[in-house]
Amino acid sequence: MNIQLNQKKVFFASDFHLGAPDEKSSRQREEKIIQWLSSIEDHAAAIFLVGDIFDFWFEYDKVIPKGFVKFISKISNLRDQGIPIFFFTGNHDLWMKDYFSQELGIPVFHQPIEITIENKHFLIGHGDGLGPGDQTYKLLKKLFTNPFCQWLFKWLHPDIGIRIAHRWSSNSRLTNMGKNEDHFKGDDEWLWAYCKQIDQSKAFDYFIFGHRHLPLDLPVGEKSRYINLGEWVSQFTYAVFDNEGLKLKKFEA
Ligand SMILES: [Mn+2]
Repeated sequence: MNIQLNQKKVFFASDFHLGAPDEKSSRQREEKIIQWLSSIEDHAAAIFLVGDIFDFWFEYDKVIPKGFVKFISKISNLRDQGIPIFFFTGNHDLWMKDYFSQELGIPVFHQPIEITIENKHFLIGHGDGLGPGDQTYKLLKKLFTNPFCQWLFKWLHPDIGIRIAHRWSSNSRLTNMGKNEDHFKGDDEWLWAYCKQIDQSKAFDYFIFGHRHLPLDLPVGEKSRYINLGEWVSQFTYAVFDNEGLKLKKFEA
């Protein structure tokens, strides 16, 4: 796939965690995200939403979780204006299926994708389960993506299933922020190690990931860079790519 800028820019953001940690702060965040989207819509050649957009999402056959209507209608509106939107699942919302593609015309990616933007090569994905380490999560992901486990979960009444999921989710990364995860870990940055490993066999200009909740812009090999998009619970960071290159920025409402 190839995206042309045509004097416009491409935007990347991840880890909105809508729904967490509570309804009130999630609504304020949702409002801020919508302001950001409004501020970029006139000059967006494409928008990449790179996973953990929802703190929890599960698509039953006939039911989706309540909430997030303003955010969903905003991205629907952007899509209707003709802006391509690339939506990725993260480790918190990996149970997304075809609702967004069918209702909104917004494709949902479950794996990293390779894409060319104005002759630059990008590898873009949420980043969960990649690189060395994270063994506990890799094991959990096998359970979460297991079709039989998903089949069992869907027969729980959604009021019960979603309540359990929220309790589970509040124990995970979001609340663990600040517990030794909020600083740069050097060679122990798993996604950075992953980028260096990929760089051995395939040339990219930019590796773009979320998941880490720490905005990073690091060199990988001779000419490529690893960008981590940060998060929107407290930092409101995003990346923008234009003719001058790629920059990490912070949204100020
Ligand atoms: Mn996250």
